[in-house]
Amino acid sequence: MKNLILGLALLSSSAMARNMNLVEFTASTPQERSLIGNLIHLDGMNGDTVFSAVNDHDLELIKTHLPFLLSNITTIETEDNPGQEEEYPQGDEKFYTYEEMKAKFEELQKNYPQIVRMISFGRSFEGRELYGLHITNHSNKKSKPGILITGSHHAREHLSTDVPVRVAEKIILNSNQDKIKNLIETREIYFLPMLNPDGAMWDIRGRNYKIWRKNMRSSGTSAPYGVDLNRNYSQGWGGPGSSDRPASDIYRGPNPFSEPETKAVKKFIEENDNISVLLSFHSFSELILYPWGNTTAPLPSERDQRAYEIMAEEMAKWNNYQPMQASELYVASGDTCDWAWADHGIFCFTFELSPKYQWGPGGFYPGADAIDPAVDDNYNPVVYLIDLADNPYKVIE
Ligand code: 0X9
Ligand code: ZN
Repeated sequence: MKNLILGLALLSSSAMARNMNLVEFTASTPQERSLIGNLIHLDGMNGDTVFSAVNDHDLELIKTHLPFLLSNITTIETEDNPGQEEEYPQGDEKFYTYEEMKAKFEELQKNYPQIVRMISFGRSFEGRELYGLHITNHSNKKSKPGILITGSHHAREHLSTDVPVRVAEKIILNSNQDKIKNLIETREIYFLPMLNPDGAMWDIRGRNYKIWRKNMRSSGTSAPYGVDLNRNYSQGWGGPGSSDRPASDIYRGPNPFSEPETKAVKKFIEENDNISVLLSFHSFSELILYPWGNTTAPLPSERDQRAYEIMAEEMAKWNNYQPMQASELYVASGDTCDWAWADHGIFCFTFELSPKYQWGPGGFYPGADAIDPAVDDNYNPVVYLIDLADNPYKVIE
């Protein structure tokens, strides 16, 4: 919060500006939350209070359609023309920039060549190479079960990049421990921690946070409008909790997988059909979410439903996050996990990282001190999921 105010205070009066509105609603039921989720996205919830950071376009929608749920609005001006420097605002430099993440991957590959390989799996809309880290002992790769861990579908959720990068590093540093050693020998572990590098770097450019969510899709002639990458997957695409209006923060794009970033994930999963588990990091609210997200219906198979519930409950013992079916948070269509589960039978979880709840922009910008606790809280759940990759159903057998 402090950093955001600091960053925003640096705006020069000549800079172009746009508003972000921090909106608070009173909504106590999944139905009420979905009413909101149909119009805009929700960023956090605490009891019957729901929080969302929205642009002016979405604020008008709320005022027109849901004035009765609205309880508070705080408007912040963010800069539209910030210069080129891609570094976090003062105090937050510990978070990985795109270049720093790339350098970290190069360093890990250089120092641990027997178990680490840096991978490139596509290019973003603006042409940045999409990087990942593959932890492997390099033998019989495609015949071993795999797990995929992703981060930063959403630009402003920077902690969702730092956690997977640092969890990956911790696994590598612990690779002489029996349990980790055994997992590296018997699994393929893939980390793709910054799926939306254009948006993430735009969000910090000029060392001012902009509360940007989507990718940087533009028509080429006007300012980027962006597509919400977590509404751009194909399962239930176009359904409730997504928008067909480019100005919306939950704009789903013109068709499923219209975006280079989601296309790259699709291709990656298709090429690595040994992947049986996926963990998609987001922030914030401290939640463990599992399919379905686009309907309140439970999974068709009780056995699957039970397996998901048990896994979520087990992981919650470590990070103390709240497990729930994703649609219980709110119904939203076109997210990663509905697609991974429906199309590939991949057991897929969305983690909403810390903080649990914080009024204002602090939820996305919890400060550098939030990084280490979030890594510690989520290291064991990740190791647990790596272990399950050989047979997720073993939790109920
Ligand atoms: O809305 C999202 O894409 C995710 N939350 S966030 O605040 N990080 O944007 C949650 C996706 C979970 N899926 C559904 N609720 N369908
Ligand atoms: Zn998100």
